[in-house]
Amino acid sequence: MPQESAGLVEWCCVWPFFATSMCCKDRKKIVIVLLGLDSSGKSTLLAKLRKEKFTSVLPTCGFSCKKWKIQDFAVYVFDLGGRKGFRGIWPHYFAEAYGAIFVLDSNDKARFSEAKEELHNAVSNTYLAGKPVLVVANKQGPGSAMRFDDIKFSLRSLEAAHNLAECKCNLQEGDAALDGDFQEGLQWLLETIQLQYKELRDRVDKDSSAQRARESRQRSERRERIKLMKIHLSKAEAPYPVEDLLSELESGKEAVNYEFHQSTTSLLLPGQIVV
Ligand SMILES: Nc1nc2c(ncn2[C@@H]2O[C@H](COP(=O)(O)OP(=O)(O)OP(=O)(O)O)[C@@H](O)[C@H]2O)c(=O)[nH]1
Ligand SMILES: [Mg+2]
Repeated sequence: MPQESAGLVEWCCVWPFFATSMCCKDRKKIVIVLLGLDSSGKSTLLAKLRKEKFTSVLPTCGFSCKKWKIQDFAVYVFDLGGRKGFRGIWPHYFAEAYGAIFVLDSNDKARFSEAKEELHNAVSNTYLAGKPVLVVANKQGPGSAMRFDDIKFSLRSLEAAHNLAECKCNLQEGDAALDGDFQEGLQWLLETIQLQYKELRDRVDKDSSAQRARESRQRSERRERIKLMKIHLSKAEAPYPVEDLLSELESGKEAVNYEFHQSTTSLLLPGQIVV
């Protein structure tokens, strides 16, 4: 039976790499990314997996991490926000993942293709390809808009893609808000990971340190670009509040970066500064 480790849970949210590098001395560490469109029921499912009473229905903003122990494993689940604006951060967590759970909303017929596309993108990503994936057809309660068999049928092309990417994939149905029991699916995922644990751990170690190095390099390059841009703008007659935009830029707000880039295009010499 899963047991909680409540103090660590809060702490985990600070920084996943830091959090998951601790407390795994005796148990095998397994990181699972929890993906799916917004409102598909990821956080509800996670509460169910942890046998918690789920009361909050607030959308996940960005990232939330839960850790608990199952058998010989210290399982960390990264619950990633599914809103469109947050999906861009998903791939940042793939290198560290040993497997994934992708949640589909059986009631959301209108966005089923969008969900399939996100699933396809995820399993095709270099850092997730080949890792075990549990797909959950959630909200299969009475009156659900799409039947499990139809979902299964509709995923057949993706299954072929999974096979190509050598992902071990399993599909489970249930209703996280009602009496759905997803322990069987979780057990399958853990056993599948266990079977290739050493290989996955080596890959995770290699990929996550490469990713950390790359991100650190990108941060330095970004700092350098900002420095150059400041020098350039201090010499230019800017028709907008440059200081405000620069502080937004430094805080990493992408929308502003984009507008900033758009609005400064005329000031930039070709190839001089690209944000
Ligand atoms: N009927 C039904 N409702 C569900 C089920 N699972 C979740 N919900 C409801 O769907 C809504 C969204 O659930 P969340 O768990 O917050 O969804 P999420 O995927 O975490 O959403 P984001 O955090 O925005 O990505 C909530 O109102 C839940 O109560 C289910 O299996 N059946
Ligand atoms: Mg959520």
